[in-house]
Amino acid sequence: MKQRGGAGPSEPPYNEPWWKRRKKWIIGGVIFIIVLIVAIVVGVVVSQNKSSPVESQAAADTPKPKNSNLNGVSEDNYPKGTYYDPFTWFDTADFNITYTDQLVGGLPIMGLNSSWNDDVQCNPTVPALKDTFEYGKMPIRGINIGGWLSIEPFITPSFFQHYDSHDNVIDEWTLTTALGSSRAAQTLEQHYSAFVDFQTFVDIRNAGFDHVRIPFSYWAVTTYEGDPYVPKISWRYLLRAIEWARQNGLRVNLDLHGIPGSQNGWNHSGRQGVVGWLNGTDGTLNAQRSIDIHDQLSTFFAQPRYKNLITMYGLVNEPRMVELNTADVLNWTTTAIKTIRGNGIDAVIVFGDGFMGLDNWQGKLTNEQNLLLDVHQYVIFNVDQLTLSHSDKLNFACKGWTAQMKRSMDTSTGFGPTMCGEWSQADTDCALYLNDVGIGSRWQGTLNTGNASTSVLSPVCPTNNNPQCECNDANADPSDYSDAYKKWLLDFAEAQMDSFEQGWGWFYWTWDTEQSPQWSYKKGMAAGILPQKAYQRTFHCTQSVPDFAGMGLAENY
Ligand SMILES: *[C@@H]1O[C@H](CO)[C@@H](O)[C@H](O)[C@H]1NC(C)=O
Ligand SMILES: *[C@@H]1O[C@H](CO)[C@@H](O)[C@H](O)[C@H]1NC(C)=O
Ligand SMILES: *[C@@H]1O[C@H](CO)[C@@H](O)[C@H](O)[C@H]1NC(C)=O
Ligand SMILES: *[C@@H]1O[C@H](CO)[C@@H](O)[C@H](O)[C@H]1NC(C)=O
Ligand SMILES: *[C@@H]1O[C@H](CO)[C@@H](O)[C@H](O)[C@H]1NC(C)=O
Ligand SMILES: CC(=O)N[C@H]1CO[C@H](CO)[C@@H](O)[C@@H]1O
Repeated sequence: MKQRGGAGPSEPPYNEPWWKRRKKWIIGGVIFIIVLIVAIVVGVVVSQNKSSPVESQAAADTPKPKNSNLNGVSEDNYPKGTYYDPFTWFDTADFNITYTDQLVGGLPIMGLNSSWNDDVQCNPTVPALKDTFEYGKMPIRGINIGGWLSIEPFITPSFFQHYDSHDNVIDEWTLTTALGSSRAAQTLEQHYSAFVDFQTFVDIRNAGFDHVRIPFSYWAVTTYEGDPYVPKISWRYLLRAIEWARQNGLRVNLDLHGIPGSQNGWNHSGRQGVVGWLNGTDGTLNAQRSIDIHDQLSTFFAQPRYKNLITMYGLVNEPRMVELNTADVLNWTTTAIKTIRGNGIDAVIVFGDGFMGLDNWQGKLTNEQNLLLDVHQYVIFNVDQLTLSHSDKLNFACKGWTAQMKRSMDTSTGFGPTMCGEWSQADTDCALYLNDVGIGSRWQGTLNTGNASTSVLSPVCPTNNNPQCECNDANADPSDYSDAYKKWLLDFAEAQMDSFEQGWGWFYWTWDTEQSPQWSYKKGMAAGILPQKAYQRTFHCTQSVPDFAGMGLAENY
């Protein structure tokens, strides 16, 4: 994917005979006026905020929407220019466009069909939706749909690449600010429509998955004064995706990835910077707002139509508990659980480990039923693991993570039910924007955060820069990978699956990326470095680790 949302440079001028120019001027003038009228109408209906002529012009450039189900439908059936008017929707395929203003938990049901079918079984290893998935007895083999409803620079660098570093466009907050409300709405809605479609869910099912974890952020529900985020449009795409999951027999793990104030200050929460949830001037306000969001969401998703489908309900992705007061987070967690259960959700409630270390969860939250501890495991975000050789990384996945998982699953040494909700096969932090927009990698010693205590300015790889640590090979197209590297990547992925299945299972991060194959299951599978069926694998941790050095696998790239 390249240019998005008409933000590209304009065509250069060129010379033509005067009569052609004149004719063009007249036609152009008429077209311009029509375009302007259309643009103004679209601009006004897409956003209730006022739009500048520049933003309106961009509206006229948008590609044709997928809206054939609007053919022959009268616009008079809808309240014009509102969120409910499907003529303002970029894409209406598979949405039920019959108007209803019915709300559940203050959230619209418009777009949903009134009947559903839970007979689908995604593959022979798991029960059909209408039957019970026996968590803890059968492993979850799931995939994240990251970078879709919650934008991440490394998943869709094309949104960020054409800004200069002094524009400081680094996350969804700064991106939507830079675009302005009307163009942000158009740009993001096109992304929601194009990045994930029905075929995505067919492909996920065919790859042997049985669950999808869908990250979305609070602005699917509401925004607050001062927020630049695009309000509510992602909501209907979330609802449609959930139905597509149903049609493919895939159970859903709802993942609230960004909450008011930001729970971790990282780019993927929407806003990079400080943690403003349970911290700072508005910490309590944001805690309450995030409870209110859960109140609405849980009221909505307690509808009978979701009972068999949304079997996992996440509280918040990666709260940065090591920087917050543990008691405050636990109190918030207890309040959130009470609210969600009170509204009738009986799904498994998923909470993050907060980077506290799994063992520290022993004895916590023991008064609550049906909870699942979610840990995210990577070997590339800290220098100790990054410097492990290929064989040692594989050993670490098999020995270290398996041991951690087993301790955590045992209530005498850990919390109890535990899964890995995010992991990947990457062995370097080389992917573009993986650490931040415009910041390099630990691997090459170019991770310059502007703060000496968090920067990594000398290369960190297993060879200690001799030979030189470089990113070109890791960032290459997988067709250029050596056979030994391909074998290692496949074995490493399968080792992690094996390890996490000692707990409740796993969700790979992520289904697809614009250009980083080691973070895209779809691209990795196509390249033969991930299993074609997530439940049919050849490497198991009981086998001995192959001699990758002997196969000639370089440790520096
Ligand atoms: C809703 O029903 C229509 C008509 O039966 C169908 O074409 C469409 O695919 C359904 N949409 C979803 C998301 O199930
Ligand atoms: C579409 O939505 C309307 C309004 O909620 C409902 O009456 C109708 O039955 C739905 N159509 C389908 C095909 O589910
Ligand atoms: C907590 O909030 C204060 C005040 O806004 C801020 O200085 C600090 O960096 C925040 N803590 C974190 C971990 O972001
Ligand atoms: C726990 O959370 C609730 C709701 O957010 C709040 O009213 C209460 O003051 C909190 N209690 C403590 C001890 O922080
Ligand atoms: C640099 O990072 C450290 C560690 O995160 C932090 O404590 C310190 O406040 C930061 N310094 C500045 C100037 O931001
Ligand atoms: C500075 C910052 O928040 N960086 C994070 C951006 O998101 C990626 C993953 O999407 C993380 O790896 C970075 O740490």
